[in-house]
Amino acid sequence: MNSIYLPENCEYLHEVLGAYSFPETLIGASRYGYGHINDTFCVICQPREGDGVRFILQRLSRAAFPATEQVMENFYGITEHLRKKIAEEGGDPERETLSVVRTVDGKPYYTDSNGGIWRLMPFVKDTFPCQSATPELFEASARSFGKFQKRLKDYPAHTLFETIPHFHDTEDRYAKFEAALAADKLGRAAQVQAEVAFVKARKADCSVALQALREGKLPLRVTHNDTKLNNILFDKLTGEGICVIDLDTTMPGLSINDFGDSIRFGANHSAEDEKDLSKVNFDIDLFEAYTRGFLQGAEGGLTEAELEYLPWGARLMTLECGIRFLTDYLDGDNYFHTAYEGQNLDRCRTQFKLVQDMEQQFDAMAAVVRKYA
Ligand code: ADP
Ligand code: GN1
Ligand code: MG
Repeated sequence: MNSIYLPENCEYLHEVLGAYSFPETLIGASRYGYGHINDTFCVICQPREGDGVRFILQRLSRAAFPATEQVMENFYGITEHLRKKIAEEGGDPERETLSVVRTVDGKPYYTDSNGGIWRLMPFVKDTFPCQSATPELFEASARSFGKFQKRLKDYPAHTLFETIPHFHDTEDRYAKFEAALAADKLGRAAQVQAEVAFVKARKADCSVALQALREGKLPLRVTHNDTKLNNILFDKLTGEGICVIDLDTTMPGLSINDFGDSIRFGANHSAEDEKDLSKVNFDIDLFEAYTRGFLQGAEGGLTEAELEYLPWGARLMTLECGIRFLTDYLDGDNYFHTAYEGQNLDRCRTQFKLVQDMEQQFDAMAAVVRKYA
């Protein structure tokens, strides 16, 4: 390989690029995106004629995914299923779902000499990601996630691996928080007493959705489980959500959690790690835009009970995510990527502020759902 541009401090990247065959001249790679989990790079090539060609190269997080091979098996099954559905609907499977580029040895992923698992994907053309939405984009993302769920309705759920066991098991998240608090590895517990009290006061809430599942009120479906706004690519021309990405946590789950995780991230106007909590406010108008889009995308596929529990989905995903950030902070920031010390605590605080807002506006949220159900 001739000399190419590579980011600093990234071992194995050169080795990995050598495992693939690229069109014409490989220019280099740079870090890309705002994901908290995988290491993502954009790889750029310049063919002899025409425009540059881009790829997304990712090293899967070992901290998040204990069995990375299983993640790739799920990825293959899900994207093949989606490809068929999209083709039946007259869509473009090359743009509306992800695919992998095989290594020169014909493998769907590459294992580096340190055991790291990498995948290369075509960059979905003429799309853009989004970190904070206008109401129109937020509604478009909702239609996409609703449609994603609809397209996977007949997917054989038992064939999916549980890539992260107990991922949205909020009771288990609570137990892990208590364990991290008791261990207090870095002596950080003393400074987070207010946050600890906030969680403890909501222990019973952690059981609400799981209890409804146990009682058979809520059905288990194939769900995405990480429906952040930046896990959708939007079409540059139309602004429609064109491709649902970050499929690594797609597995059996609750529809209300897919709804709720989007609300957690997108129904406000602040960054997830905003320090000034006066800027962090739940926006019921954005909630309404998302509800409208999600129900439209799901095309009547939700049961009465699911509709009733949608506001709980929002509250619980926000509480759970705050608990996870706090747990990781207590544990020494091993799971979520952080750019500075205390970032996980800042993230936790924004989530708890949003939970409080949602608690206060819970009746209004239920009324919005009833309006579109
Ligand atoms: P993480 O699990 O770390 O969040 P993602 O799979 O979401 O990783 O990827 C991180 C970012 O990379 C996304 O938010 C998106 O902007 C970009 N991205 C990922 N896959 C593609 C793709 N195939 N085409 C274009 N952009 C992509
Ligand atoms: C992570 O991978 P990413 O950045 O889209 C996390 C989600 C959290 C989110 C919080 C596999 O999402 O569960 O809600 O951060 N993904 C995983 O921003 O743990
Ligand atoms: Mg992501």
